[in-house]
Amino acid sequence: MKASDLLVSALEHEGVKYLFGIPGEENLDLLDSIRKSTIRLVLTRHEQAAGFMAATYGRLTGRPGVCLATLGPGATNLVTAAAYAQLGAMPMVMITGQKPIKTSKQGHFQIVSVVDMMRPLTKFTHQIVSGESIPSRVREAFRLAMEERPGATHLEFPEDIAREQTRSTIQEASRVRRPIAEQKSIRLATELIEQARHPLLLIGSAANRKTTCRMLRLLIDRTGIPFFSTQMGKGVVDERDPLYLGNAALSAGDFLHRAIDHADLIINVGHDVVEKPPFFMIDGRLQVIHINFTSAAVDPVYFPQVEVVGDIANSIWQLSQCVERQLGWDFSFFDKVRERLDAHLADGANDPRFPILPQRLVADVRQAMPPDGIIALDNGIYKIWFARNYKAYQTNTVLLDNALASMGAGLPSAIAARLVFPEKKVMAICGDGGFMMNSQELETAVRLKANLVVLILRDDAYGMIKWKQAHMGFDEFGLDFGNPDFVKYAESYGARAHRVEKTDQLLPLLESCHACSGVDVIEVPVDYSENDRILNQQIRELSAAI
Ligand SMILES: Cc1ncc(C[n+]2csc(CCOP(=O)(O)OP(=O)(O)O)c2C)c(N)n1
Ligand SMILES: [Mg+2]
Repeated sequence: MKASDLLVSALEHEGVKYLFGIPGEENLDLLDSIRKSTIRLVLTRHEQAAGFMAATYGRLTGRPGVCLATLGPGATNLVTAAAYAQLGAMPMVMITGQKPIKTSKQGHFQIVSVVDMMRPLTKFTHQIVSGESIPSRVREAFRLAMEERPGATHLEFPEDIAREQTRSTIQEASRVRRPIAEQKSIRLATELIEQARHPLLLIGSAANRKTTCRMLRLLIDRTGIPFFSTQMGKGVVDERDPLYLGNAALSAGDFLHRAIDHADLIINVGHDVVEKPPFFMIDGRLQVIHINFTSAAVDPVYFPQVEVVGDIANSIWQLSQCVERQLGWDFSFFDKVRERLDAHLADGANDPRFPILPQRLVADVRQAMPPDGIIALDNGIYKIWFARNYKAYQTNTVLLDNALASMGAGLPSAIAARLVFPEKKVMAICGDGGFMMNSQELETAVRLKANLVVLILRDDAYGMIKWKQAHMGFDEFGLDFGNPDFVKYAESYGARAHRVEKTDQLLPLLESCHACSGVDVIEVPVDYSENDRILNQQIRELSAAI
């Protein structure tokens, strides 16, 4: 068998349905093998976007998304996506080409050491040096990408190896179950929870990776313990729940942090230090139980006293069977926090001003999205508004990156979400800065006939950094830019395009776009002038007064 055919059949054996990327001449044998396979090639307009798509495919399915690039420049274009998958714990396998390794007449043309370049960004990076080793290397790349904590892996597949003949055969995956938490750690956690006066439950990103929703629902229903989420933990438990205390989009000074200050125990399900801290541990007063697949990385602001390590869903199930609701638990202060937070979140949701205020924007998007609809956010100041104000009803319906927090991922992630869930409404929400970092993928979306709404928030600036600049007391400088005419730009790709000129137009427009098929791009001017006053001052003052 030809080695490239074997590699593709190993991918098929791993259940790969899509391969995202841009081939170079070094991948042509592989490309021909893909042509003859069941795998669908999703050709993109930039390797970074292919990587974001593959990572998001992995994030949503738990099976590695696979992306493809050529050597040198193709591979270097994958590095941001590698970091995105690795930090965000999204299973992804990257395959890059290389010049022949046995004999080559091209000197060092286009050659950089891709395997070495990928080392700090992956769990495994390896050059395939013979057809014989393909099955085991592919299996290893998939095993490591998928295994908790998931991440990126990389295989380099040189041109001459791809062309070799081999007698090697597919390597089967072993049947393996994730280890579960040991009883003594469950007992210790149970004791701490029962002895606490004001326990609080934190739901983080690892709880969104595997199906822990049912078990968490059970634990919350049985115990009545209030909960909050990190940005990447949104939606695991329905945020309309009366016990929901908000999202830790800010690290301090929010309403929620009053609850955290009041709590004497945090039961942390699935948060790890890769996300921006949901709160800071400063002294040993606050007890924290770390519940995760792996033990806690030691960090100056996070040092849990007790750990329950093992499959999260199982740990939560065990706790739900052990922890008894206690008469001594007092959640009255948390109720007060929730009341004030809800009042603040409702403030501005109907504001008619134009350009639109972020509070109104979030409220309109929420109203236009069905409960299982998916929003994929790029990275900008609106991410904080969406994390705080947009209530997620279901697991993995808010795709945002609070790990690498890279701009440019919004549109590619939405395209990948659309491929994984063709029946769901999907929306990309991007700043004018982040959108332009991968706007060329509009062509990919149109070519794939994806049903997609892309919302571009126009403030003609890198708004998030402006907000920080104001907060840090610097003079305004260096963050404004011009924009293309987004309507003409989107239309030139064959998308339908719309410009919101009155705030009242947004909601009906979103609804009509979601009812149509194809790609709709909406430009909406946003008014960010109150970001500093509300996010940096008002929230702090109002929450301090509770
Ligand atoms: C690739 C990348 N470059 C730079 C940054 C730093 N950064 C974070 S948000 C931001 C501005 C985002 O601007 P825009 O997309 O227009 O969103 P806005 O905040 O204006 O709504 C920048 C430059 C980043 N996170 N990622
Ligand atoms: Mg902007």
